[in-house]
Amino acid sequence: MDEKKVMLSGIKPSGDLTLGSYLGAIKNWAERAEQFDCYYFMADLHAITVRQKPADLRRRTVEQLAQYIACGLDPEKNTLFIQSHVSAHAELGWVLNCFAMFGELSRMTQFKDKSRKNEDNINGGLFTYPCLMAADILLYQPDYVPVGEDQKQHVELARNIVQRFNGIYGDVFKMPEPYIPKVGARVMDLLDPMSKMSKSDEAGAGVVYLMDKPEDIMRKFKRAVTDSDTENCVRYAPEEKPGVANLMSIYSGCTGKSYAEIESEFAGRGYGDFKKYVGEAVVEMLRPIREESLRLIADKAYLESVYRAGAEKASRTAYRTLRKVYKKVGFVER
Ligand code: AQP
Repeated sequence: MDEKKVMLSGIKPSGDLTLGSYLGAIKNWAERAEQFDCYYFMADLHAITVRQKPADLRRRTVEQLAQYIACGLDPEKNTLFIQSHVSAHAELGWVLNCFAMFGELSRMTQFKDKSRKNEDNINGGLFTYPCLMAADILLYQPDYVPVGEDQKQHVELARNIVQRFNGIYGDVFKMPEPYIPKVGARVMDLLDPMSKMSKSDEAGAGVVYLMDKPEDIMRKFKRAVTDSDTENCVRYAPEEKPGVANLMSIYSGCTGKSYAEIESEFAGRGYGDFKKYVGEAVVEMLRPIREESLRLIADKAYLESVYRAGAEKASRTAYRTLRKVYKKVGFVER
């Protein structure tokens, strides 16, 4: 039998997981376990590029694991681990820092965005974050890296690093291919449909969290901005009507309906009615996830056994790559 192809992804525990984290990423991950050998991690090393409260970071990291499992990532079929538990990430990250150019890193749009948002803490980690991300990827020699549109540039950088490194030392790293899932919609903030729904958004009024109570979700959708047109008609026109388009995309993500089906379902009905239906669809989709997450969060011993086993398995693969890299660059073996 052919070996399964390897896939890997992670999310920063920089905030509680959102509807965007789910529809844009995790929902698609769960369907891959049969086809791929998957590694998913809680990217705590990345999270500290922005200042975190230690207790919150610790809580969120473990809760995120519970949520991964509740979203359908079976720990028997996927390797689930905490990034800082596999120190090869930080170690390879350092080596790759020395193979990424200042100019390349300066062009990363996410660095520019994050610097704008964190003007008082534009630290070195924020700048070299893509090298750590390249290390995350390359340690596992994955065939594909599922990424959102906004991470594509980082995978491109990882590819440049591979080309540079392999050019000097031979075939050490496998060239990673970005895998952009077609259905992984970009979910926008309910109050500001021009901005991505982000888990670290402090106000959070336009953000739906996986652990939100049903009444909170309904309230957020009730207040969601639609559009200032007088048409009051559910029609997919992202340029003209970004608010409605976002709600349609969310509804489609929950129900599997196409935009044409949604338009005909709501023909002749106003935005108010539509928002209520979208809210209900989200509540029903998230209900089992929330309930299972709460159950798992209460079972600390189980979660600990999962992340320990995950780190052990991930370490075996990661250190194999790291040893090879250390040898190639000329470090003395211990
Ligand atoms: N709103 C979203 N719509 C679609 N996909 C999303 N993702 C995040 N938000 C949305 C996808 O989740 C994966 C991991 O995200 P991440 O935490 O590593 O980074 P991020 O994209 O920077 O997430 P946030 O929520 O915006 O976090 P903060 O505010 O801390 O930076 C990625 O595949 C991403 O596309």
